[in-house]
Amino acid sequence: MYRPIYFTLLFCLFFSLNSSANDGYKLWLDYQPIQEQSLKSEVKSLLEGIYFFGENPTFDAIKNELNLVAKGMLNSDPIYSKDRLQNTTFWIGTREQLSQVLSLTKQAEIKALGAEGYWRGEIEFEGKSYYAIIGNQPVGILYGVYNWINSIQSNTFNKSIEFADAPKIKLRMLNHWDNLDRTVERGYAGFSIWDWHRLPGYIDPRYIDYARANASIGINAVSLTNVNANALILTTDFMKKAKALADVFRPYGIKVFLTARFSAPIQIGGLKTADPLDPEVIEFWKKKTDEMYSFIPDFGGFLVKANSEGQPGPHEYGRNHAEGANMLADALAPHGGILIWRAFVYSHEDEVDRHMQANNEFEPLDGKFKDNVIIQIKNGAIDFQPREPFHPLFGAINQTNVGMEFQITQEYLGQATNLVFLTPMWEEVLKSKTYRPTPSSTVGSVLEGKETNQKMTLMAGVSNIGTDRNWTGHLFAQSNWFAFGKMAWNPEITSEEIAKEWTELTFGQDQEVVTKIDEILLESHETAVDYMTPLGLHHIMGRSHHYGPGPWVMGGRADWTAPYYHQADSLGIGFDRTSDGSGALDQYAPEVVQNWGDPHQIPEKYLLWFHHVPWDFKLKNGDTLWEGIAHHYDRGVKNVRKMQETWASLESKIDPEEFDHVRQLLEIQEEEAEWWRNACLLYFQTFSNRPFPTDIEQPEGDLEYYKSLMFPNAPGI
Ligand code: GCW
Repeated sequence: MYRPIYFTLLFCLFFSLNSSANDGYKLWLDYQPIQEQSLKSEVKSLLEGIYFFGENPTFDAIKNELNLVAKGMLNSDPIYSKDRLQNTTFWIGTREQLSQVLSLTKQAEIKALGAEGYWRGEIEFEGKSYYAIIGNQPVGILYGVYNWINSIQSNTFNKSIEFADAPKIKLRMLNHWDNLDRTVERGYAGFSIWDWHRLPGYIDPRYIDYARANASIGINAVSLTNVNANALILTTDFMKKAKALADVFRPYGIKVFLTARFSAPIQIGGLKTADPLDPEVIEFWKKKTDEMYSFIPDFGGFLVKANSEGQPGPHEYGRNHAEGANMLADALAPHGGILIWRAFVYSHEDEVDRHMQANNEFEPLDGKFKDNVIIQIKNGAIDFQPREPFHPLFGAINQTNVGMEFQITQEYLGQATNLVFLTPMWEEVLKSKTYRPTPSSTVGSVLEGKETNQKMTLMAGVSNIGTDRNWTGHLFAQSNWFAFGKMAWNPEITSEEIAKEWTELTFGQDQEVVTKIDEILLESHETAVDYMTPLGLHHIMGRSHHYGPGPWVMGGRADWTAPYYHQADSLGIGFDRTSDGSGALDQYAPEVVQNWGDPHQIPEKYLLWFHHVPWDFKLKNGDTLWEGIAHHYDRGVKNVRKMQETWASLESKIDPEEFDHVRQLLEIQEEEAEWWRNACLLYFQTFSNRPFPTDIEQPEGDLEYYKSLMFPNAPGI
């Protein structure tokens, strides 16, 4: 497209001088003046009569937020009263602090909401009514305050309507894959926000904004470091740095976790072994853990990747995952710490379908893990592909704590150039029926601990945050951070609800804007799947950096090549994982095997994941498989153009800097979608030997050219 350069330059200059332009830094916490008069006076009357029942660091954090709200929404300052009956309208405190003014029923109701729950509404006391936000703990109140603020931002606040909420998952956690040198594995938004070199002395104000953003969506735990771990993080110097961050996060209810390299006893402990049953190794971890708690008394625990992709682990010593995990769990237990052990394990020495390896390793160990261990399982059995059927471990192990690992950063979903709202994908996984341990079980109900009474529940998301001014590279990638928090709080929420909420908080109330942006958001994942990996195709991206298409990628270990997964040949395409093939399907419950075992019955979105199907296989709409593949790729490209048009139609209603940022990225996305379509269709045509359907835009370019493209400096490696 023709874009005169001087125009772009002028445009940039204009916006860098125009302070009202929005660079996205404030995320969904951008408090704008309230337009509606009655709402404005209501909020004003509350903010001018605040009384806090007591003092603590979390209440200070709440005051800080209320100050920002008053400034942004009313251009004023709040008034805090020292006497609860003197000109107050708004009461903030814990259930215990307010016990004298609450009825016994109300107290019981609030108590039932648990440590992080909250209630907000009106209470009557001595003939006067007060608006109150009450929790069992200060952190619950903090969540209640954010919820109240959101209701103002979305113009739904009504004093007389009571509202109560509590999270359904205990640990709602971000996993940063941040290295100590500030590079971020699979990070596409700049460098790590953890400035290890200047810590602990220098506290970047960004850490506080990070904590605010997380608390506002209910995230209560962060693992600071890459799972491909560096043992140095466990040295005293780094513990002091981690402590400085933990101190910043504590008032916001956020606990710090660190990744533990299994071989640390050798690397930093001077031992000859890291055998989990060796007494010296056990002692090393006990001492390390005690030291950690001396700096961070509420340290969350360790997150471990072991015996996967070259990471050290218990297998080196002939020990299994339970022996490795339990040893670390024992060191943490006296302090109330948690050991999170990842189920993402597979080995190139194992010939078995990679899809099956985690179940093969973990099912026999079910019930052998200590109570303070959680097995963190990726949503699917391969690796965060654009679409994956749910991981067969969910429901298969029932005597062990299990948690979810989603990937917020878009390693396989267009990185930071493609607009992809991931929530529909997560929702699809959470709603999937596992049929185990009970016939009505879903991945979500298993995670919530409903089925097994699991107390320690977890949802983790691999962070997409970096030093970019807007935090996530693509403005719309903020929606995925936001959505992750909302989904971890309540796995039963819908994509529509989250999309609407994020859009209103980010772009305001205009109904046309909200409707159109929601449409973009809600269709974006299916669109990306269409132009990347339709009908159950997977793992056909560029080697190593995972940027762009690479269905031809060969060489090296088989399970890192594309043909291992697509299995295209002159007869057809797809990975036969039925009992005639690798047998991976049999790791699911019999009901799933029955639904998915027949290529004519399985939802087509998973067809090629489980079946090798002839090119002229008939799809439900009458297309042959070959035509269907072509139509999906073509539709993906066309839908990106539709997104562009929808976005363009909002130009007059969106902040110019944000508008142009997204417009440019959508142009890149269109080019990348075309690249995926052309490269994949031309490549697969070499097997199908069939013409393209005439009603699609014919793939252009030369397959050899696409194969020759190299991206040695692609981000995130
Ligand atoms: O998806 C793969 C990534 C690796 C990552 C690994 C994992 C942290 O390509 O970069 O390593 O998964 O989840 O451990």
